[in-house]
Amino acid sequence: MSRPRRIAHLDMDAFFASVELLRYPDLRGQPVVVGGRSVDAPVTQPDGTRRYARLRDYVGRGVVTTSTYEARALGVFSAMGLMKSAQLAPDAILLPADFEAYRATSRRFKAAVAEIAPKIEDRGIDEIYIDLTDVPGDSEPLARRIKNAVFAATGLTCSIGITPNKLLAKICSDLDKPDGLTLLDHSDMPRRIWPLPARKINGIGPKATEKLTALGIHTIGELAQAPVDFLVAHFGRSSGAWLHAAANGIDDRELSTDSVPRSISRETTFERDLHARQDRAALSEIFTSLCQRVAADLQRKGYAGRTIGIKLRYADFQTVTRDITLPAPVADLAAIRRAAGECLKRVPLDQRLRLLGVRVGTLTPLAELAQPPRERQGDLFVGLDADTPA
Ligand code: TTP
Ligand code: MG
Ligand code: MG
Repeated sequence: MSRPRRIAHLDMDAFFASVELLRYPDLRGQPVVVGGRSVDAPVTQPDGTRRYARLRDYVGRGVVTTSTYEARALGVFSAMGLMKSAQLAPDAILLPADFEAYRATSRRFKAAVAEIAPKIEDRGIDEIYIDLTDVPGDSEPLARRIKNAVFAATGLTCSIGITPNKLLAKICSDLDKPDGLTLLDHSDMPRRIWPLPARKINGIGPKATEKLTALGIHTIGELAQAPVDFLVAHFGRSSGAWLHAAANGIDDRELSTDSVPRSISRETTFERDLHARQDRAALSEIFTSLCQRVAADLQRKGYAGRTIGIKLRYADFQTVTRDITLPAPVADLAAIRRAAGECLKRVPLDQRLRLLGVRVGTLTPLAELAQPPRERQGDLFVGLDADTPA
């Protein structure tokens, strides 16, 4: 029998603002808003102290990118207009965003987690899913270790939820923010999950929320109680079924951990150098077999590619490559062989050859080609993690 799954969702606390506080520790404990322009950058004065821009001095149409928890206590949240938030928190400090710094910190926290638990799904700049099923140790000490490693690598706190699946983990990491550590399983659903508003389910956006409200469904619990036929009648077969499953904490999705490879290639060095004319038959056979192997690799790994290339090494070790880009990705032998053959016509073949290679690049997952775009109803994405800022 397989072990029950243990899926964590980790999300950094007030991420952009927290990175700024590392640089300006004197702002700790104050309401701080990230979202200004570069003219809002702090100015170091002759006496060494810094002068910061205040929200009340802001004029323009910019919005809050994120805010510290002190600013949130005053009602200032992401996506709020800066001038509107100035009415709530006129003295809050305003800082411009520095995406380079956030990206660098993002890479560091992900690398720190990967040292402990390598199976990670990247969900954007400040969050990841982690599959802990095969990582030794109880969940709580493991989560502490991960939080400590993130802090050691970045100086920042994060919040972690550990549950049997991605859907619940995503909800869970948010339950005890900031610096949260929340574990729950299906038996905790009625008490911890069902009282929450339905929009806490990732994939239920504003439009779906509105529609549910009109149907008298406000909480996840109410959604869980709604008959699946009723949901199907109002949202369609697949969305209705998904809403029902999600509200009941059911989600079998695996983490998608693999990033798309840059290319897939095969090459071979001949036992003796071959000549394009004298050894034409042998070369042609080897060439076709390389194309066959690349096509098989593509099929097995589930990709198609648009750039088909060849590599030749001559008897004098000089190496040349040629490639062509097709209008659409291909994965079948005939198309690869034809394109690679075109490339071969564009290289000099008057010298003996010692190596031949075939490569397919600019890859797209086959799954994305075979299926029509994901079913979508307004903002309701079926079984998809939506709403993650990248
Ligand atoms: P979030 O994780 O949603 O927010 P957060 O990390 O600031 O706060 P929390 O403690 O609640 O997790 O987003 C991560 C970063 O993404 C955030 O710091 C800034 C950026 N972001 C935007 O640029 N626009 C947005 O609308 C949101 C919500 C976030
Ligand atoms: Mg966050
Ligand atoms: Mg986030």
